[in-house]
Amino acid sequence: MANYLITGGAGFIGSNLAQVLVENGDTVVIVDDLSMGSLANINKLNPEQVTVYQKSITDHDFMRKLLVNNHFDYLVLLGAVASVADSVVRPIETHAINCEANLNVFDVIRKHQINIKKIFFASSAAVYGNGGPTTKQETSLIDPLSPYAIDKFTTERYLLNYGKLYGLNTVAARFFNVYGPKQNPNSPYSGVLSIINKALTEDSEFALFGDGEQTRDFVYVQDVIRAVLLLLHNSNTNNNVYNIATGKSISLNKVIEIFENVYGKHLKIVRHSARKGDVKDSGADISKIQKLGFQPEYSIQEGLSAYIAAQ
Ligand code: UD2
Repeated sequence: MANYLITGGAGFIGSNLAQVLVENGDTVVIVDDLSMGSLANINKLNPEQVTVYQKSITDHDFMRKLLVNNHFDYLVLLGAVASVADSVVRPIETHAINCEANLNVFDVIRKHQINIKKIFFASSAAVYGNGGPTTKQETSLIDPLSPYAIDKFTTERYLLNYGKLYGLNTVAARFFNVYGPKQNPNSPYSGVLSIINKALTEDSEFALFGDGEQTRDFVYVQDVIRAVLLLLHNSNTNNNVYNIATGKSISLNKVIEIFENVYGKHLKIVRHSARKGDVKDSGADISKIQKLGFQPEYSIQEGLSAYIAAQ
């Protein structure tokens, strides 16, 4: 049994991870300001295994006290402004949340010589931008096109650098486009599949930005959680960065078609020009994490069916 600190633990990926950990018999401490996450995502978890702090990770003093006064085996840093488009509107706030708040955590651990088995940071496919090959290896060109991408890359580098300079045990992963149950669909900045799902359920309009030919590697949340736990528990991952994806990309137009087939109805599409800072094509080479034994279990069809079935 291990004790995990999850920032953003009431959010989409964090709450799904918390559920898996609780089922495994672990204990979980969640820090979440509920800006995108919600208590409804975690209120069915065994309260004896879960502690929730409704706090912002930008409260440096709170985070310092939390880390100094408790023992955590693992840190999973998911708390973030989780949207490229949102970061374009709020670059300064994004920087405080996505970068400075995490750097504070790393520095508290360094200064107080806190012993943690491993610190995991969720970076993003956004760091690759439009440069380099379409299928991104971890060593591919970095071409951040938005404040979100800049902060994800900066924080990932800080973490790995703290690992090398100060001996912290670290690992970072570049999540591609994660989808599944508990993804909040209620903001224009939510993940596109949650927005499409909501529009299909409610028969409302979907705003399509660009021509729909942009491609993404959509990865189901349960696959992501297995990958995160593998990276945390494998001793060979220390101070490394890994892509987490399926290795298969698909256009937005194509994914809409699959969704329509699953629902048996048409999506009402309203077309808009492409969003600022948006990446055109995003594809993943996942051979690095595959060498550790990771294999995605959900194709896009299987993932969408599981997502819909879980509602
Ligand atoms: C980025 C990252 C992803 C993750 C995510 C933050 C890339 C390639 N991926 O995802 O890894 O970090 O940020 O959670 O950078 N769209 C619409 N209508 C909508 C919403 C979105 O057309 O209502 C489009 C959007 O313009 C984009 C695509 O759908 O082309 C996917 O958008 P998204 O916000 O779901 O995720 P994205 O690709 O910015």
